[in-house]
Amino acid sequence: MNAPPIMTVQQHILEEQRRLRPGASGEFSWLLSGITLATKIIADQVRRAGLVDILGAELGGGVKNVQGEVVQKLDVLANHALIQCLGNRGNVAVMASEENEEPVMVPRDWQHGSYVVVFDPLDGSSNIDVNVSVGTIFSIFRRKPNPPKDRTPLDDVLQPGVEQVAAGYVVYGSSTMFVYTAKNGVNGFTLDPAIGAYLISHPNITMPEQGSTYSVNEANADSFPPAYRRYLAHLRSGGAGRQYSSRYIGSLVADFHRTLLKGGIFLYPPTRTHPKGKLRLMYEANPIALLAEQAKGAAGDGTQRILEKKPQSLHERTTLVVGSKVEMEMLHQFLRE
Ligand code: FDP
Repeated sequence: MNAPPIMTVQQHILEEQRRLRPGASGEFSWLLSGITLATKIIADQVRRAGLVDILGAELGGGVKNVQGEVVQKLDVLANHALIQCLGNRGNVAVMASEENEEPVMVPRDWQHGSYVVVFDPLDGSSNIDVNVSVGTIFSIFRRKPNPPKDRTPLDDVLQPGVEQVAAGYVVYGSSTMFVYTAKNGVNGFTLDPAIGAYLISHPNITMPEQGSTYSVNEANADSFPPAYRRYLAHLRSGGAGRQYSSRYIGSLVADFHRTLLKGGIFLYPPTRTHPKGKLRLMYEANPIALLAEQAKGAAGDGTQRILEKKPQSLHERTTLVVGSKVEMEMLHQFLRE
């Protein structure tokens, strides 16, 4: 009987709550189970993407698949799954998604719901057509106390990343993995398709202090600010004490997942087409930054911690640099010079 105990994500969340917050209502674990349920639905659809005609560019309204069902684009479907599964938890008052221009208010729970969930239902979706990993990213906030009478859903959503109570992602890769933090370290769970449960596979994830990989879209390098170009040249020249490889999938969750487990650095610097950076602060950079910091790495926008940025709008973009301690400190030296 030496086999490690089987621990599902639900069990893990409940045990953590019992340990850290005795007397907790269980509301938070109920909320997270809405996310795990939605991501199992999404994982199932992602696996079938080549079989039903739901992949690729919008096929236009009314197109039917072989079963005669109206075809839905995969990211629309993923968005619906999350909105459905979170909207009936009873404790989520507001959701905000990459897919919706405005935050989505849950009318039934608007008065008393205590949580706000922000997500990108299917990140890196341009990779779906070519069978490359995609992901779901989420960020959870408590609603601000003592709200003004005229509070809007957007007021609830626009909170800095330090206020997140939890964040995580699911990577739909060679296996489906759920990685989350409730600000007490980072844990990873792999979906066992036979029993439909996420089982702990990566407890207490810690980012190596230094890696040997950098991850950036080098096709944009000519328009990176000079300090970023000098930094990358330094890594290539062996100046950081080891030989670096470059790895870029172009799917943030997958690129970050590798960086989290193996160390190194991921960068999306300012470019000519995206002078403020391309990635979205609220549902890409914030959750990734919380995970990185909880795993003893760091995340910034070149000038400050991502988690301290005060969001001005739901879909605001930011520069993102995230990774191991050594690479991040070295980058900041170049940026200061
Ligand atoms: P995508 O456009 O495929 O949805 O922000 C979205 C994102 O992918 C990230 O997942 C990814 O890291 C980045 O954009 C890739 O951008 P580039 O193609 O400009 O490198």
